[in-house]
Amino acid sequence: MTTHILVLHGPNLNLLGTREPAIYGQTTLAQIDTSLKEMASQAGVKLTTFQSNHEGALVDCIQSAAADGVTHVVINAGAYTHTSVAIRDALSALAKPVFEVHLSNVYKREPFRHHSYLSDIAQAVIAGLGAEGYRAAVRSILQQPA
Ligand code: CA2
Repeated sequence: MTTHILVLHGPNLNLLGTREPAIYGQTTLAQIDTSLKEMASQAGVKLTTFQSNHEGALVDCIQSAAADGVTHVVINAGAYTHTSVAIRDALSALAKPVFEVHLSNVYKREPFRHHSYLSDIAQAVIAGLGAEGYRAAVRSILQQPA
C-alpha cells in the first residue's frame, strides 16, 4: 500500500506564530505544513494537510480519508482533543494508525487538558516538543515499512 499521510490541525491552530508564542512557539502553521511536505516529498510519500475550526469539517475529512487512500493520520485536534467523541469515533472507523501531537506539554497545564479522547486509540502520543512533534511523528511513519 502506498503511504499517504494525512496531517490534521484542529481549532485555533491557524493562529500559530501570531499569538501566545510562549506556549505555542513562533512557527506558523504554513511553515509546519511546508516542512512536513518537504520531508514526505524527499521520501517519495504523499502528505496532505487540513486545518479547521469546525468539528464536523474535521469529521468529514477523516471520513473521506479512506477513499483518499490515507494510510496514516497525524492529528493535533487542539481543544477537541479533550471534548470530541465524534472525532474519536471517526478515527476509530477509519482504522488507520493515528499519531496524536500536541505542541505544548498538556500534562504541565490545566487539569482539563490532561484527558484526551484520542490517546487510547493512538499508536503514539507526542506532547511538548513544539512543531518538532509533528516532524517526529512524520519521521516515525516514514521509517515504517508501507
Ligand atoms: O498543545 C497543543 O498542541 C494543544 O493541542 C493546543 C490546543 C489546546 O486546546 C490543547 O489543550 C493543546 C490549543 C490550540 C490553540 O492554538 C493557538 C495558537 C496560537 C495562538 C492561540 C492559540
